[in-house]
Amino acid sequence: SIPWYPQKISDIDQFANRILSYGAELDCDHPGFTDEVYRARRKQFADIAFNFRHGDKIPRIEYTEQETATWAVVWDQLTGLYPKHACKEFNHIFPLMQQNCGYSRDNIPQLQDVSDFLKDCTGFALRPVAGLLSSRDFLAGLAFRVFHSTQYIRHHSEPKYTPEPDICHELMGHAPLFADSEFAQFSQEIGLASLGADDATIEKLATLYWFTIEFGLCLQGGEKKAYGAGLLSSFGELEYSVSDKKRTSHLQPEIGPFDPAVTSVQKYPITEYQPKYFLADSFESAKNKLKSWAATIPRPFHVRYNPYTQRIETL
Ligand code: H2B
Ligand code: FE
Repeated sequence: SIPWYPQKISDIDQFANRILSYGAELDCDHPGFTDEVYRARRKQFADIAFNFRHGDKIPRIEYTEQETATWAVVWDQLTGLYPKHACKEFNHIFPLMQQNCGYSRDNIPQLQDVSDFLKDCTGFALRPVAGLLSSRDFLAGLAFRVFHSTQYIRHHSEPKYTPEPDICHELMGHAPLFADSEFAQFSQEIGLASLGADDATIEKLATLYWFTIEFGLCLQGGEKKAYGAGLLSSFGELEYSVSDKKRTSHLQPEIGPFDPAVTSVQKYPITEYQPKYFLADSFESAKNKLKSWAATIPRPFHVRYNPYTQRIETL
């Protein structure tokens, strides 16, 4: 039988709270584990996400000085690397986010403002989420151009480290490229391929997501550039991923061409730097490869998205 999947955008309300780990419950090795103030703050964010329904405005947050200072540390580190290591689409969009939706060193942007900007560019929207979703549910959001985003920030004691996605990862890593038309289409294709798919296919799509949207590299002007959010939001791994053999003595990552048949079955660690990355020629090329590969997935029906009704049409 075919697994349930959302047919219309408001169906996301049915699974957005079906979280695997609750964002307000911290593991004992989390930097904020013993900080009662931080834990109470995380509870506030979890409650906002729990109460959110499709069509609502995302509640605005008054971030504290301490939270904004953490954002500034991350901002300073990363913005220094973007000109050299981020892909050209990212570097084109990042200043637009400063002009249009509150990005600056001294301000944590509001999810609603970022969502409005993305909506205007490509139709993408952000939706607050209280914790980690299953791959199936998370990918289903992308089919509707909905990206589930955390709203809290990492603990101030370790601004360079976070064991889970936080607003720095979402807004510096992910959000800018959702304003790029080809990248938005690529992301939606992964989502559409996941609807009603069997578990083995979901696993492959989650792996493709990992090696593209999280850790993807692309070739531009003969150089490796980062477009994956896990790289664009990590000071250390961003440099490591595009590092040049001639210039560093560190261990080099392996680089392979992006090829969905190969990439979708590659094993990966989640807590260390990636030993292997996949290099795309362009977002358009990656999208076309993904579409061709997705067409070979056995699924007894076809889906397409109707943006006028925000519904999935099954053929
Ligand atoms: N859930 C949330 N809340 N944020 C994510 O970034 C995320 C997720 N990533 N669930 C998903 C899983 C990803 O690792 C893939 C699709 O499995
Ligand atoms: Fe991410």
